[in-house]
Amino acid sequence: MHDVVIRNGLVATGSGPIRCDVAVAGGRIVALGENIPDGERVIDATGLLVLPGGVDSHCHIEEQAPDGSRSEESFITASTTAFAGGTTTVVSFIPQWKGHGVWERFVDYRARAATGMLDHAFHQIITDPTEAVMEQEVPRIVAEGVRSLKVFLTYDPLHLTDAQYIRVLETARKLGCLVTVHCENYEAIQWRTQRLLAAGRTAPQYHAWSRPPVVEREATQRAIALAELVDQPIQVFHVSCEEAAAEIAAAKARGLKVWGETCPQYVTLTAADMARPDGALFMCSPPPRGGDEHAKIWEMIRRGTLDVITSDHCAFSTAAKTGQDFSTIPNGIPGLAARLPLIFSEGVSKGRISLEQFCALVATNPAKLMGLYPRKGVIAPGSDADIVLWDRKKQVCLTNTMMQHAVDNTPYEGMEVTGWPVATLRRGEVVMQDGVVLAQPGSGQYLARSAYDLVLPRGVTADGFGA
Ligand code: DUC
Ligand code: ZN
Ligand code: ZN
Repeated sequence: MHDVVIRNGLVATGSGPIRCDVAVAGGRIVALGENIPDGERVIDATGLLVLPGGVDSHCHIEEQAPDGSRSEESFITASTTAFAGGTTTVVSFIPQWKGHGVWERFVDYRARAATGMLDHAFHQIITDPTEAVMEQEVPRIVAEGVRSLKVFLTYDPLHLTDAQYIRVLETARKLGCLVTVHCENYEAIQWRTQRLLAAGRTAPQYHAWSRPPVVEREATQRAIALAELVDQPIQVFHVSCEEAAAEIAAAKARGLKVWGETCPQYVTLTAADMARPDGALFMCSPPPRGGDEHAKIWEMIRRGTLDVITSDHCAFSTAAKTGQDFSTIPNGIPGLAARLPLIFSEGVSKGRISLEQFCALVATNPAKLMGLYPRKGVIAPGSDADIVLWDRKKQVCLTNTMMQHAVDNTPYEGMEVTGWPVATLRRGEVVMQDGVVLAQPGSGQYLARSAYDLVLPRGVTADGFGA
C-alpha cells in the first residue's frame, strides 16, 4: 500500500507535463501512472499543477558572527517561510571568521540546521584561506558532504585578494568542489563609497551608485578568467545586469564550466525603489538596477546563460536596516517564500518562460549544480517526494504576513502574483496546507553531497601545466 497517492493533477515531469497519478512510499516517489491503487492518503489535485519542490541553493540562514550575534532567520523560521512558498530544500552558508578555521563552524552549523524542518546542504564560505585551513580542515568538511566553497570578491571583512581566490580554486579542483563567487570589485566600491559619503550622498539610493554594473562586470570577468587559469568550474552568484551575464555567455561559448545565477529581485525591483522613504528595505548586493534591465535578464534566462534562480534570502528587520548611511546598512532581503510565486507569475503567467523552464530554473538546475540531483529537484520514480501542489490561476497580493519569515518586512509587499502554492510535501509528508505549516522542528535532513561529475575540471590548462 502506498503512503500517499496524488490524483488528477498535471504533473511537471522532467520530460514535460503529464496528467497522471503520483504514488509515494517511504518518502520517495515510487510510481507515475494511471489508475494507481489508493494509498493510505489520497490527495485530489484536480485543477492543480504538481511541481517539484523548490530547491533554493542560495540562502543565508542563522549565520553566526564572532561576537555571538546571528542572522535573524533561524532554521525553524526559514523552514516555515520556505514551505509556505513551495521550497523544500535549501543550501545555506557556513561562515568562516577571519583568523579561525572551518571545522568548528561546520560542527556548530550542522547542529543548528538540524533544529529545522528543511532538507539542507551547505556552502562553506572561505574568508581566510590559510595553509592549515585549505590543506587540513577543508578536506575534512568535504568528506562530511560539503561540496561548494563560496568566496566574496568584495565586502569587509570577507573579500579575498586574487591570490587568495586562486588558492581556493586550486583546493576546490583537487577536492572536487564547486566554487561559487560573489562578483563585485572591492577597491572600486571603496573608492566610490568614500567619494559619495564625502559629497553628503548617504541615503540608501546611493548604494546603487556605489556599485554600478561595470563593478560587477569587471569582477565577473576576473573571476571567470582566474577560474579558467586554474581549470576550476565556478558558479557566478546573483547576476543583476546584462553586462555581467554577457561575460558568462562568452565563457560558456568558449566551453568553460561557468554557470550563472540570478534572483527574483533582479527582475522585479529597481534602483528607484531604494529612493523611497523605506529604501533601505530594498538594499541588496549587487543592487537592483534600472527597470530596463529586467527584460535583459529574462533574455539571458531564456538563452540559458543564467541557469538558476535562487532567492539570496538574507533577512534583516526594519530596525536593523534603519538609521545609518548606505555603507553601513546591512545588505540583503528576504525572498525564500516569494521566489516561486514571483518567478511563476512574472515568468510563466506572463508568457516569458514555459512551465518546464520554470521547474528547471527553481528546482532541477539548482539540484544538478549542487550535486543533489536526482534525489532532489525532479518528480521521477526514486526521487524524494518533494512536491508542490500549485494553483496556476490564483491571484494573490503579497504581504509580509504571508511570507511567514522572522522579520517585519518584504520588499515585495503589495506585488500582485498569479500562481500560488496550495500545499507542500517534503519526502511525502504534507508540511504546508493552505498556508498553514505543519512540519515538526528537527525533521529536516542533512544532505551530505558526494563527488559529482558536473564539477570535474575540464583538464584544459595553459601550456598543459596544471597544479
Ligand atoms: N548580498 C550578498 O552578497 N549576500 C547577502 C545578501 C546580499 O544582498
Ligand atoms: Zn553574495
Ligand atoms: Zn548571498
